[in-house]
Amino acid sequence: MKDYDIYIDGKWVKSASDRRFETRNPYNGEVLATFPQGTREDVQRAIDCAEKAFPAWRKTPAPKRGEILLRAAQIMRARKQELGEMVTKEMGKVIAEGKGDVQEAIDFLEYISGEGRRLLGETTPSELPNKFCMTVRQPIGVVGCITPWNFPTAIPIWKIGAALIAGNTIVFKPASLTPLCVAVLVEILEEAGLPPGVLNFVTGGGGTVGMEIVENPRVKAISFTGGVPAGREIYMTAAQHLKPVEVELGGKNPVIVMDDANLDLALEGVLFGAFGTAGQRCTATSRLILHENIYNAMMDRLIARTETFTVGNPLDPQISMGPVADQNQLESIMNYIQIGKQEANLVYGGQQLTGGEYDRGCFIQPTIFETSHGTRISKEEIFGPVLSVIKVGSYEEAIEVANDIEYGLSSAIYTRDVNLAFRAVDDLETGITYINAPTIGAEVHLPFGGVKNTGNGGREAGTTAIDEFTEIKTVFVDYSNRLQKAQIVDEL
Ligand code: UN1
Repeated sequence: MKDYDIYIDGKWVKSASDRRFETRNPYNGEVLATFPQGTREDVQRAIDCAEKAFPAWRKTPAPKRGEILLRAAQIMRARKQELGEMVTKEMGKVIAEGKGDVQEAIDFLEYISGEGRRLLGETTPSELPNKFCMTVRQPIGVVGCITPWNFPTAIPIWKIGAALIAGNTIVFKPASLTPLCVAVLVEILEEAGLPPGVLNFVTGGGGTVGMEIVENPRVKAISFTGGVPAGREIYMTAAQHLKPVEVELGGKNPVIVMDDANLDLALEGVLFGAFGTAGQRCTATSRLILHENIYNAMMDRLIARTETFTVGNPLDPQISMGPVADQNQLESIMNYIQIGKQEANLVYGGQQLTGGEYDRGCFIQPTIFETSHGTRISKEEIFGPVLSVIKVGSYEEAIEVANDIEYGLSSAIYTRDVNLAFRAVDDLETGITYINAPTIGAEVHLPFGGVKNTGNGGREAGTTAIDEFTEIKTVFVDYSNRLQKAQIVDEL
């Protein structure tokens, strides 16, 4: 067990505060590390250093910045097993998914390091002779990144990788449930050759460390992934400084299963989407919309397969689902299950697991409700292993139910009808749609994000990753050697 400090200007240094907090294994309560309860002053010191490091980092050729990120990917690849175990221990997802989280971070670093040789702008003809027009991308300056606990390596790396390749310097605040994973990423980036001050890491509360990052005018842009209330507050606060913000927030993602679908395929996709990461993904399948013709057949299969689910030690590769992230998560999910029991029909699970090893951790059974559309459990984000199943009579009704929701991150349809599949791509109001695949598992070289209350229009990952971290400069080069006046023309 290690007692960490904050990381500023390439060194681990004492916080201004003596207060510390622990990060624990949700499987058994073991303390994994302790971190400082950082202060606004800590953030200000981090910003000083990030500002100081910016000019040299900005001038470092982008392909050279890419080499450092690629080296970090190589270090992570060599340590993948150990890092995967760390994710599993700190966050509770099963080991295959812990390693998947690390793989997603590696994939993104490999992808974005190549962006150092693109960072493409555009060229276009001028309306005047002997004049050249183009755009170039420039870094914004010091940027602030605030990340959640459910993907403790992948989401931090999406933000760090994109911000750094573009030439920004960073003040970073991790979720207080999973700071260890990010601290280790910081060590890896340092080992890969990141210069001091380029990435600064301050742990602590959202109301202090987080808010100083958002409010301080020297932080020029904010990238946040987390819940809607915090996202809204960050967006509103940053608006007062006219500071660009990208927020990636919740989801209530539907899977539609039509009556011509391959039911066995749909079943496996629904289970993975609903109970993978114990339902704690923004992309989790939380609504299953079933066509009435296959409703009973699908429900029988779903319950029979969920019965075979094992819940327990996430480091054991035989286990299907680990604990939820902490006691607060457990209480909030159990509260939704109580609401569900009153307004809907519980068909599987619904219990907190206790006794034996379960008493040391935060365990909930995978849970399935049959419900009509419109109940709270069918409309609000639960962020746990709770699936709401809704019966519909037609494709049109399925789309209506799928779209009648405040969120719009991910959606899926299972059908063998190619026409219906393409109609669903048009009709589903989400940033991501899957055909014959679950709502989770987006790949890093494609844009990631949602519509409606899921976000404010940006997309992380893919070719869009650098948009939130670059300013576009438009450049006109006039080589005519005379004053040419745009728009001042003789009418024909
Ligand atoms: C999240 O839950 O915030 O598509 C991110 C997926 C993962 C990323 C999820 N690649 O499920």
